[in-house]
Amino acid sequence: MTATVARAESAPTANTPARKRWSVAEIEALFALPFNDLLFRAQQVHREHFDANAIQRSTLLSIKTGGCSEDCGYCSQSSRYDTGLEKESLLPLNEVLENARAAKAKGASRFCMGAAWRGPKEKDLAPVLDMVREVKKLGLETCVTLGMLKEGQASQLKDAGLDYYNHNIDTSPEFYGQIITTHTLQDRLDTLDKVRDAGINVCCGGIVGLGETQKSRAALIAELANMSPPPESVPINNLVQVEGTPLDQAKPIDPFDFIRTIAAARITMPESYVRLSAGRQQMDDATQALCFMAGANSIFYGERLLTTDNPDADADDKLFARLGLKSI
Ligand code: SAM
Ligand code: DTB
Ligand code: SF4
Repeated sequence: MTATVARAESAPTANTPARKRWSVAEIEALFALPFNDLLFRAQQVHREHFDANAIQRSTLLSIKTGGCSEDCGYCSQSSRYDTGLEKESLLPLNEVLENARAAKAKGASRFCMGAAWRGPKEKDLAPVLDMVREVKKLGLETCVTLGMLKEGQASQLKDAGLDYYNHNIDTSPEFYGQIITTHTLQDRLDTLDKVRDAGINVCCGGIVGLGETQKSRAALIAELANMSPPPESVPINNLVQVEGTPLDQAKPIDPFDFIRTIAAARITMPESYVRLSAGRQQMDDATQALCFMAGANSIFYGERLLTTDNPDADADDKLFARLGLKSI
């Protein structure tokens, strides 16, 4: 017998079409479906909205590494943990452009620049605005992830030509305080509002494998899916364990539960790009293939994430060829 999941539509108003609000229990019910039924449903939703064989590819570059004031328990870049990472200053523009050109030559469509800041100071933002302008001129989509934004900073980024701002809510409201204490989930939501108001596309997702429960994972997906509108891009990160961080020894997530999380993101956010993000280097090819089948249609492409390894571009090109996937 197949479990069914009830759907309740929110009432439409004159200006807003009906959008379903997902309860945590409904997403837990998705997780409880037989694996094949969940994947079948996710594939159906995926095919209604996307070419199921087309994957978007973004290349990451850490433009300012280490020394972050925040205490995110998974992060190699927090100054609170001894992870052996050297703190670096902001990369010069020419080095960023060299990396962006190489990413474009390899076939990435978007270039994402990440800085280990609680948020950018005014003096930090000006050079990043130049990076956005110049990367955009190369014909790449631009994305930055700089931490929390102050009033006015999002519109400066928009004016420079920024396409996406990445700012994850990371984990469920209930679990948040066990992973991060130096800022709150509400702080993150406030920045996301500023990004949205400035007319920048939102890239917002989370991280699993932190020792969270299935319910917590369901609550993370509900929080994302109930954003109005949901993020255009939803990165789902699988923890890359980093020695020296409090989560170095966290119990890894069962790969099937990771795939279920991707499927739930696809079903609840049918129009969003769902990115199979950190953790691919530690994943076998079959697990990745099932993530694509579950509705993931974006990856980080290139041998480095921010501070940890990712499969190199040639390995991904081979995997795409074996699976008949094309890049967009
Ligand atoms: N400081 C900015 C921020 O926190 O938004 C930008 C960089 S931060 C590294 C971006 C995201 O990377 C985090 O929100 C988290 O989801 C993910 N991340 C960080 N460390 C990770 C790890 N060890 N494994 C998997 N994902 C990780
Ligand atoms: C996101 O959700 N994942 C990326 C990107 N946005 C900035 C970062 C992953 C970081 C993985 C650990 C590291 O390399 O430091
Ligand atoms: Fe800093 Fe971002 Fe790492 Fe948190 S995830 S410690 S805010 S770099």
